[in-house]
Order: sequence, then structure tokens, then C-alpha cells
Amino acid sequence: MSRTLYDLSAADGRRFSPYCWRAKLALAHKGLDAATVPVAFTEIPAILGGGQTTVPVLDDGGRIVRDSFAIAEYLEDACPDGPSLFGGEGGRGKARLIEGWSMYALHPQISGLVLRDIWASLAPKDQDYFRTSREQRFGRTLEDIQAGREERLEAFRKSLQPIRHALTHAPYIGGKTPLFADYILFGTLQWARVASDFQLLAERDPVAVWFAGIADLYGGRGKRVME
Ligand SMILES: N[C@@H](CCC(=O)N[C@@H](CS)C(=O)NCC(=O)O)C(=O)O
Repeated sequence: MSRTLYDLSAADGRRFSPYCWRAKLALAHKGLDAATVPVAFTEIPAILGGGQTTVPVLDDGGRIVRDSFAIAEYLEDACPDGPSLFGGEGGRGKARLIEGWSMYALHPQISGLVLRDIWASLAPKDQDYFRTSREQRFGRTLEDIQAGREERLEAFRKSLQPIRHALTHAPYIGGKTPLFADYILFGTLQWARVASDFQLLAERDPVAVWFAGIADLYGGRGKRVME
């Protein structure tokens, strides 16, 4: 049975989407192979004949699943014998908390640190779309959004304190082993790491150590940013 994941790509083939990284690590966690198909922002509406608005999209032998969290839940239910992505119902709630925190607390900050760099990494056909849609969303130019980022870096690093707290008690957000909650935060930080040279994490930060450990899992899946 063929399994395909539609994965956002920069002009040079770098895969930077936070949500696609969540899905790719969820597949690897379950020991499942999937071919990834690189897509540009402007190609998303044409995926699988049309009707898609975001990636990742998983085509699992004809079963189409959209949305990274829905993909993780689908894999959990479809492969109950593989290692769990949630560790039970409470784990689903915890993963939703990390998803919400990433989306509402971290993504806006990261956008302010690297959004113009993301634009610079895109293929020309995507750059107009990205600039127009993001400038409309933020009400400012990409240049204004990213300006003065050095002054905001410390506040961003401080905002990761809840994770440092969790990592003093266990090696992963999931506890003794990584769970989908780990991949959610990994995807969020990987987004900036892949699309920009601006260093979000200080080298000795326990979050950076945890991040490197997640990137090393499954034969270094998180390091394979070009395919
Ligand atoms: N809730 C969705 C969000 C997916 C999402 O927003 N993906 C972005 C790429 S990182 C996208 O496809 N954006 C399309 C666009 O901006 O046109 C998920 O978890 O998969």
C-alpha cells in the first residue's frame, strides 16, 4: 500500500513547515514509511485534484487525512500495536495543550523573528502570495514584522521556561519516551531552524539539547531537511 505525505517546500527543497514536521515524526514514531511530495504554497489548492487549503495532507492508500493532529490521531487508531503517540487519553489532552501553546504563544513570536527569512527562502511563485497574505494578516510589511528581532529574542527564550521546567523532571515532554506532544514543539522550533539562520535557542539551553535529541530519533529523521 502506498503512503504519501504532501510536504511544504522552500525554493531549494528545504522542508520547513512546522505542521508537516509533526506529521513526519508521527509516521516515524509508528515505524511507517511515507514518500513525501514537495509542494509550494501556491500548489496546495491542486493537491489530489483540489480542495486542499493546508499541508500536511496524508494519502494512506487512498484514505486522505488533513491536519497534523488528525494525522497523528489517525495513525494512533490505525496502528494500535505500534508505540503510542499519546500514551492514553490524558496524553491527547496534553498534546492539545502543547499544540495550543505553540500556536498562540510561540508562533506569533517566531513569526516576528523569522517571517521575512521564510519569504526569502520561497520560490518566486510563492513569494507574492506569502507576502500579500502575511502582510494582510499582520497589518505590517514583512520587513517591519522582523525588524528589531534581536531585542525580542530574550523574551522568546524566556517564554520557553515551562518546557525547561518539564525537562528537569523527565527527558521528554511525553515523559520517559517522546510522544506527539514532543513532535509538536519540535515542529514549531524546526520551522525557524530550517527556514532561517537566526539562532532561536542558546547552545546550552536544555530545550536545545532536547531538540537535538528529537532530531536524532529514527535515524536522524529530523535532520533530513532536504529529500
Ligand atoms: N492545523 C493545521 C495547520 C496547517 C497549516 O497551517 N499549514 C500551513 C503550512 S505550515 C499551510 O498549509 N498554509 C497554507 C497557506 O498559508 O496558504 C495542521 O495542524 O496541519
